[in-house]
Amino acid sequence: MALTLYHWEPNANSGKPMLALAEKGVDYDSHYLDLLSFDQHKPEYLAVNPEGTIPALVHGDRVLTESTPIMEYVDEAFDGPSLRPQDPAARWRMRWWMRYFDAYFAPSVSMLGWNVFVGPSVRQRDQEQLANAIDRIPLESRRIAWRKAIFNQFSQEELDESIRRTRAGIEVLETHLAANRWIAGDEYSLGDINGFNLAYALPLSQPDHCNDDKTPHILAWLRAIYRRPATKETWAKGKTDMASRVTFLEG
Ligand SMILES: N[C@@H](CCC(=O)N[C@@H](CS)C(=O)NCC(=O)O)C(=O)O
Repeated sequence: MALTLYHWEPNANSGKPMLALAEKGVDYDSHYLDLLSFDQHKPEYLAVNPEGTIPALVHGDRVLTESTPIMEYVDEAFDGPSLRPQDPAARWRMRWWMRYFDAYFAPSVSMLGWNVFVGPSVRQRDQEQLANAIDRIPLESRRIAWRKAIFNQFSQEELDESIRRTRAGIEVLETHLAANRWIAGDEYSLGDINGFNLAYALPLSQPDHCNDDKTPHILAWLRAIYRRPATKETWAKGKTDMASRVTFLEG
């Protein structure tokens, strides 16, 4: 059955299925969408995912959205090494962390990223074209995020809260990794894939809070994941400086 992944950079949500597929050794057609050119809102892609969000995996006639459930589908549907522990408690712990990453940690890290990277990357373009591009976004929540990022409208209060949550998340993760080699415990799993996508750049974006002195276990964990061939192969598919920053984890 044909398998196509629509994705942006190996980063945040797109990197999750990309890395899960690479770990399983599954070949797929890679369809890169340039988020900064609003490819995800063009009619060709809306015909695949009417919500206009990335990633989406098309397997035969099935269209799968939502990056974390896509990873679980990939693990279940294809041969290759299992990326979910068999032990019920370890599987619960993996899912606990994926819920924490997706619901609490990632939205805060993402808001900071949209404020410092996405907004400034497009803000200088023609204002009327940008306003039209925003009007074409199907989901109201994404329209709001784009408007705030482009027109510099994130309030200081919401940015401060995202910084607070990001730093709190770093502490919680460091405590967990001081007692556990991997997110689920003893085995590498989808929880690590999820966490790496979220956290690989934290030592660069939060250098005073995530570094070898303060969070040695996070740094060792990130380096161990980056040493994996699947991670190197996946991040090499990036086209922007955002993905190539990952090489600071070399060694
Ligand atoms: N909960 C979804 C979120 C998908 C999502 O919002 N992805 C971002 C890219 S990381 C996106 O598509 N943004 C497009 C836009 O805002 O226009 C998932 O995990 O797949």
